[in-house]
Amino acid sequence: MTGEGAAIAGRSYRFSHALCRAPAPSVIGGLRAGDGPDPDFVTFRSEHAAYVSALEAAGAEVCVLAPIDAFPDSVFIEDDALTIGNTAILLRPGAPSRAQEPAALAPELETRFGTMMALPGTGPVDGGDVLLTDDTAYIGLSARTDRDGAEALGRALAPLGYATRIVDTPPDILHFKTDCGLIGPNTVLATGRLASTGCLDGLEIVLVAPGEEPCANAIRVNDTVILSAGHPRTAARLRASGYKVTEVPTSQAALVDGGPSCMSLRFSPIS
Ligand code: CIR
Repeated sequence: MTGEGAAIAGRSYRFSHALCRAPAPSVIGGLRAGDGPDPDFVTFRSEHAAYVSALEAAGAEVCVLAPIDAFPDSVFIEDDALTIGNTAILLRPGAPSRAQEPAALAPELETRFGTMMALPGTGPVDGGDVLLTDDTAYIGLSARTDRDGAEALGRALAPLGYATRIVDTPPDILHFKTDCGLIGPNTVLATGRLASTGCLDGLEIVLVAPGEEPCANAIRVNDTVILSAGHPRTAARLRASGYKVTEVPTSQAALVDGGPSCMSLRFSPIS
């Protein structure tokens, strides 16, 4: 197979472009599992700018979309869509307060992607529950993603050359990728609690250092692993294994359960 119908080597981490959404002042009221403090908006905005700079330094052309104050969590754009080559799939975020985010994003995707589709069916899927390797979609069932949604997404991804593996996200973890991130074609950075479930079997696993679980939500962009700052033992572990690591401050996103993967849609148009 050729084109978008086949697994394309490197498509899971080679990205020429990224789309981000600037945080809105309302992000201080973003969803969170606990009852921790609100983020500070000004600090959030400067950390977001540092994140965008890291994407650019890694080789992506970044477009930062205007903030949407009506949607406090819209900075976490990854949950709203999947972007693969020239195709965008609008998802159905599982939190009611986020349900309208994909519709607000759709016009931006229409101008950039030759093929746009809405996730078929009715079940919810958050992008944070979808880990793509070059040829397999790992879809984690969670409080935000159900089996109907995961199966519908699997059917939508099959023509793009993806096999689907539906796995259980352990309880009390927001998203599957809260606890793992792709750092190489077949390698994930992961927490011990996720790896021990067996759901990553078949992938190479680099474990985060004990006590540094929040940094598992890392991304690989071209030759760079973008990692949450403040996790020095994991950063050192990755560097010792030969990875180029850029640490980005995400202290404010973390207060509303976000990390590096959720703040961008990454893609490489196919010409
Ligand atoms: C939420 O609960 O939906 C947001 N406060 C955080 C979303 C994080 N998204 C992600 O990890 N993909």
